[in-house]
Amino acid sequence: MFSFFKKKKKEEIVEEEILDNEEPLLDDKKINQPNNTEAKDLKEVIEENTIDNSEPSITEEIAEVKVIKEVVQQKQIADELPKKSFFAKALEKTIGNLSSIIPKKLEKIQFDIIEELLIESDMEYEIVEKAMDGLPDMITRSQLRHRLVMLFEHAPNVDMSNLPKPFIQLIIGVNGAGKTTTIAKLASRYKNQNKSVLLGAGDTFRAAAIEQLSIWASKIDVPIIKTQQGHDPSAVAYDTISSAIAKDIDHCIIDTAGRLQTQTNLNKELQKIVKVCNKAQEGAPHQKLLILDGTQGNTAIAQAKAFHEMVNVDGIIVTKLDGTSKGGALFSVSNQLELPIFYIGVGESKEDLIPFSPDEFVDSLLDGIYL
Ligand SMILES: Nc1nc2c(ncn2[C@@H]2O[C@H](COP(=O)(O)OP(=O)(O)O)[C@@H](O)[C@H]2O)c(=O)[nH]1
Ligand SMILES: [Mg+2]
Repeated sequence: MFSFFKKKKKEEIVEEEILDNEEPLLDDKKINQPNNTEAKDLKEVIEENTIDNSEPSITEEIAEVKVIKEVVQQKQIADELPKKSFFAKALEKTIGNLSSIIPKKLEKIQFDIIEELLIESDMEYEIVEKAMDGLPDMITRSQLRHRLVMLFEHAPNVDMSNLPKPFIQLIIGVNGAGKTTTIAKLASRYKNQNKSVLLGAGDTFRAAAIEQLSIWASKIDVPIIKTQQGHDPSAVAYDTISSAIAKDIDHCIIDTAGRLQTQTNLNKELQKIVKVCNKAQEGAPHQKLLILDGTQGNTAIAQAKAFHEMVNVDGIIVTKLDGTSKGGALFSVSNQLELPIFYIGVGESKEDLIPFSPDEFVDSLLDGIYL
């Protein structure tokens, strides 16, 4: 973030130094192909484009400053491109749907149309009203952007830069939401950060669930604590945490069942797991993460509220955003539950997990409709 502002500052200074010579020195094609310069060192590109003359004239100096400005711009585009395209890709279906309402991107969009767009993206009507309250008849990008980003006001309550060790995450959610897959994605992410990981196969309700997590554990090469089907999941949680403490592990991720014979049973079982985690290590679980299936859109809210009432969830991960046009539901989910969204799942492989950023999410959506 800081370096971005630094770059901006540099660009502003260069802008001031340039008189009113508006002719670009590098053609547009080059700017649109950041890969041309991406691999090159910034300094090297500047040197290549700098006129070699021991006593440069004023016009040459201006030209040089312009080249620097172009290079800085290209670098900026190249830096922003990969991150943005992740979100744009995740929201492909949602944006595609919005583009069918607004085929041509605009500078200002009518109030009614924005309302329609937000509802179409599966934002709950109550939240649409809240977001748009007091906006003018014709709405600019920045007006709407501000309101939409505000909907994600709920921040995480754990200091991620100073985690307890082991850091224990309990993964909850209905069957099929993507719990086991998300555990694998998180584990793979931590491993790539050179952290040690231990998994706990706490969904003991189905044999297939234990098997599925074991397969992931061997695929990403992390240890797993498991037991037989039908055994007490609290015992698995306790063993996982004890083992992590003994082995000085950084991250513990514990799976849970999404469904038991009754809701009361599930409630009791989750509460017991939470209690036992705290016995194994005081303060654990440090995060109770609710996994929500993004293809369910708004209908996931009621389900999320039920889980929140059971164990007091700390944050949400929304999966399968790659397969839905209901991306706007994220606004309602976060706002209604007053919880942060930590990650979004955008595919079935272990790399398909993106840290959630309200700014980038909103920008990607608005890129689809605004100039
Ligand atoms: N397209 C897509 N599929 C996903 C994503 N996350 C999970 N899945 C799939 O959803 C199905 C259920 O996932 P699973 O992890 O078994 O859910 P669980 O029952 O909650 O543990 C599996 O087929 C996963 O491959 C995602 O982000 N995108
Ligand atoms: Mg599972």
